[in-house]
Amino acid sequence: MRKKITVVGAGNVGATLVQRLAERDYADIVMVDIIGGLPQGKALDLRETGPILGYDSRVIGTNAYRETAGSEVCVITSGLPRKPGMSRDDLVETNMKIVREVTQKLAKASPKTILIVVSNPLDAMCHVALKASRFPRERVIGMAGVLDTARFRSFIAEELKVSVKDVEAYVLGGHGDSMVPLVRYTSVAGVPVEKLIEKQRLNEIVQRTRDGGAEVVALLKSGSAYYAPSAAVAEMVDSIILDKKRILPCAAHLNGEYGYKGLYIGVPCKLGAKGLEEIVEIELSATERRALDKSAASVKELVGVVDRAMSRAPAA
Ligand code: NAI
Ligand code: 2OP
Repeated sequence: MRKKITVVGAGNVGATLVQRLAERDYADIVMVDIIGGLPQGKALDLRETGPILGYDSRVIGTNAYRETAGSEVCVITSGLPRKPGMSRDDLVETNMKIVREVTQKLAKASPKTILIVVSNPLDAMCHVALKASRFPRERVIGMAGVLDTARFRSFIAEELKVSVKDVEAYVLGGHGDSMVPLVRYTSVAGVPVEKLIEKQRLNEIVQRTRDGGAEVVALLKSGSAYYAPSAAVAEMVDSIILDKKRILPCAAHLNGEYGYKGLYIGVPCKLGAKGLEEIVEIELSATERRALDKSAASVKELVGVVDRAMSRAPAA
């Protein structure tokens, strides 16, 4: 029997992700949205693409959760995206209610599934999904670090006119303005990036990475990035479905690792068939540690906002 993956949200990120997964041809995909006809129409279009691209993935669109039962992986992209001038945090109350409800329905239909959260504000929405699902942390992971790291890598590759494939990097911390691109762990074909790009220019690239989401939002004027975000989720899904054990920067619920407890923070994670299989702890300098502390503090503040919002509006 083919594996099943569910993607909730048939909008920009969700539908592009479903397309990427269908083209991988390793699972059937269920796409859920609240808008009648939207997931059904996109799913039909993607099924009709199969003969041209040569994939057999069965793509189903639905507004209910019955068809999602037995999913190995469920990706939550439902929610409102950012509009120009809007911070990720502005989305908190609306997306909290959406993510909580969707998580409960997914967990009921697929009690053994692995959840990947995409909706913003990412770290806080992971916290909501963990609470709403009552799953162990191994099965509730957030996507942000792969995207933020890809942005950092692409800017470095552009600067040095080299292939993106030869740029190794890590962006840790929360998916917010204080995320932490780790310059000291960034290299090009093994050469530390600090030897290749002068400090001032590197600082500008770090800042551009932190503003990466907002830069796309400002250009699009409505909606936010979705090509790189959907590719980032697909890379995580590959590692889980194919049990590849990739080490990717993901939002994980820390339990003492890196000195934090009970918070979702972006850290290097080994992803395999069991979900989050290991958190890799890398050594941080005092400056990197301060930057991570600052990022963790802003995640903590947002989690407080979410917890208050959850207690004001208890689950149905
Ligand atoms: P979009 O507006 O194109 O799609 C969202 C979809 O969710 C819509 O089709 C909407 O009808 C659906 N939806 C809303 N409530 C729902 C519910 N209760 N059940 C099922 N579906 C529901 O937005 P887009 O661009 O796809 O972004 C989705 C989310 O992902 C946003 O919160 C955005 O900020 C976030 N995002 C996060 C990234 C990250 O790095 N973690 C990167 C890019 C986007
Ligand atoms: C991004 O970074 C909006 O979080 C989304 O593109």
